[in-house]
Amino acid sequence: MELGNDMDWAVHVRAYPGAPRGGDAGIVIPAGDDGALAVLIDAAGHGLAAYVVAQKARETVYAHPDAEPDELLQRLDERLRGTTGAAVSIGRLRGRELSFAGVGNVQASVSLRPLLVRVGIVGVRMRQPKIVRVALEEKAWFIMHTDGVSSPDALPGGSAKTVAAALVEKFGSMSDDAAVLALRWRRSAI
Ligand SMILES: [Mn+2]
Repeated sequence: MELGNDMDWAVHVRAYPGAPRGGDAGIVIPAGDDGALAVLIDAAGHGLAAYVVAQKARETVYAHPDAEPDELLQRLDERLRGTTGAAVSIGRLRGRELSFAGVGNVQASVSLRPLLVRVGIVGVRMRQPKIVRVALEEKAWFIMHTDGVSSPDALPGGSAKTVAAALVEKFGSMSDDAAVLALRWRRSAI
C-alpha cells in the first residue's frame, strides 16, 4: 500500500475569547508515509492555568511519538497527576486502520459516526483506556473536537484546514476554548 504524503490534516484552535492562551491543543505527528499519531487535548478550565497543563501533555506526546493510544493515555495520566487534568483523545493511523482511545470529553468520529470515549479525567481519575479499531477509508474524515465545539451534524467540503476552521466557526462555543482536529487520506491507495 502506497499512501505517500496523501494525508490531509489540520488543527484549528480558538482560545476562550479574551484569553491569549487556552487549554485546548492538537497534535499530529506523521509516522513514515502511511501513518500518523493524532492527539487532541482539552485541559480542565481555560486560560493560562489550562495552557500550562496542556503544555505538559504536549511534551509527553512528543516524547512518545510511537506509543499506542492506550499506552500514551497511561503515560499522560502519570504526567498530569497533581494537576487539574485533561480530557484526551488519541488516534493512531496505520494505512487504513485507525486505532482510537479517549478519556473524557474530547469527542471523535469517522464519517460522523461517533467513536467511544470513556468517562474520566486524565491525571485525576482514569480507568484502563479501551482501544477501538475502525477503518478510515479514502476521503473519510476522522474528526476530533473538544467540548467547546458541539458535535457536527454535517461536514463542509474542502481541505482539512477549511473543515477544521469551519467546524470551530459554526459549532464552537464563545464561553470555552474550542478546537477541531481533522484528518483524512486524500485518495485511494495505489
Ligand atoms: Mn473544554
